[in-house]
Amino acid sequence: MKVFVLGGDGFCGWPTSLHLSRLGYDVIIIDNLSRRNIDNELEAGSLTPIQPTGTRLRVWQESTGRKIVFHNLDIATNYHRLLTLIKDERPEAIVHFAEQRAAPYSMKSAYHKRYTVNNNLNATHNVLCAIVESGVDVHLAHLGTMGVYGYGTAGMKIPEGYLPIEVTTDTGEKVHQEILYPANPGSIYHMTKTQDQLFFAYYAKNDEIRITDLHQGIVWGTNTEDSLLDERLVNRFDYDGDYGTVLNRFLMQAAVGYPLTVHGTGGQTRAFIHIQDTVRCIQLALENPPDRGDRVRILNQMTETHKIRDLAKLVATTTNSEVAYVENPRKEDPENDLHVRNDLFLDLGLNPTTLSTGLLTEVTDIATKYSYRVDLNKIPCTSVWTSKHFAGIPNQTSKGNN
Ligand code: NAD
Ligand code: USQ
Repeated sequence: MKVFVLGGDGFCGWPTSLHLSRLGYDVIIIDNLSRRNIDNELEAGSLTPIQPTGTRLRVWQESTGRKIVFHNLDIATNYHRLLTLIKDERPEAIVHFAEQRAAPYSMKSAYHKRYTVNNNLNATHNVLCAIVESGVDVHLAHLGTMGVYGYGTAGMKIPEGYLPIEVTTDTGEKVHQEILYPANPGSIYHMTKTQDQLFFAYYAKNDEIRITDLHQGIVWGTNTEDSLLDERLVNRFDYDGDYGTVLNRFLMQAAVGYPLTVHGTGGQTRAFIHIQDTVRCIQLALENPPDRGDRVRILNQMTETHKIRDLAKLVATTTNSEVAYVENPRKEDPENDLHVRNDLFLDLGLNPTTLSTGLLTEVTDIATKYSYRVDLNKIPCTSVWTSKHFAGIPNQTSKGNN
């Protein structure tokens, strides 16, 4: 099966490309390398020494005999090249990772908010338009986020995308429907994902595009069995205050003896998934596409939920580290419970990697091994959600006139 991986040079996209390539998929990566340029902007880099894309692809071919093709292309602005590629290559599936994915980066300034909205919404809409205009029957699998739901419920488990509701009509009749779960984004980045959902609902209804939207939790870990084949295939590991996600940050902080930075009380509960399970979920999603005319297929791509302070305690105990409770730069609920349904992936055969099995390996094989590359100045989270609620760090100014 021929598959485009949009954003295939990124943290989730690279190991997914390798996984699908090893399974025999004909993989074409499309990426504008904007994530590598953002490293330059932030003067922060991956903890792991990621190689240039060309080196990665050459090493993969030498190691496995499998060829992955790469096109450097901005899908948010270069519609016609994207359309031409779809028409020429006629992929059966497109996996769409190609968005600006960091909540703190999206909140840094007006420039970063506008970049995130322009990039993410145009990227998603261009892909949908190009699929329709090409006339090719592509299955689109998109990486969404658990954050579209907000992180709390009225007490039940968060369903997979759709909420059953009952309304009483004027005549007293009870009508039952399923609606998209009400969106409740916590950052500009998360908001773009809630808007993506509406694009998908519309194009599935109007043009009968086959779409799977994967509402993924926070991904942790670094390598997969494929990226472990050669050190030059290593996946990226973000640890800085904008792109580093919480559990990987804790693992890195433990490795360099930096007290683990819990925001506020650490009562925030979030959903997690290991990167090895991410790539497996994408495979399962591609193997189980919806039919033409179906509504968008939504799956919750997560395997466990944890409170941030519990995670910090777990990492601190495992590594004999300290925990620091720091002022929260975000505007978010200080405490929440989170219960999530993930039956669809479990039914399809997902066998989750749990924190208890993977944590220590990650600390020793990655965080400690590459700790010499850490820039301690890049660890604090300096992006604030509003200038009012957190006086400790000044809000950053706009960049240029863009
Ligand atoms: P990433 O930033 O590492 O990768 C995204 C890739 O997309 C980068 O290589 C970037 O250069 C590329 N890209 C961005 N805009 C593009 C454009 N306009 N044209 C072409 N390429 C473009 O991010 P990631 O962590 O791999 O996340 C991938 C997707 O998964 C994102 O959509 C994100 O929202 C979602 N997701 C990630 C996580 C996580 O914890 N990392 C959790 C849930 C969902
Ligand atoms: N946090 C800390 N200390 C830190 C960093 C973060 O306590 O040093 C807290 C944050 O305040 C937040 C929680 O940890 O309450 C999660 O933060 P995060 O940066 O790990 O995750 P988030 O901003 O939600 O974004 C990440 C990915 C995003 C994805 C999302 C999935 O960057 O692409 O969509 O996870 S989810 O969280 O389920 O919405």
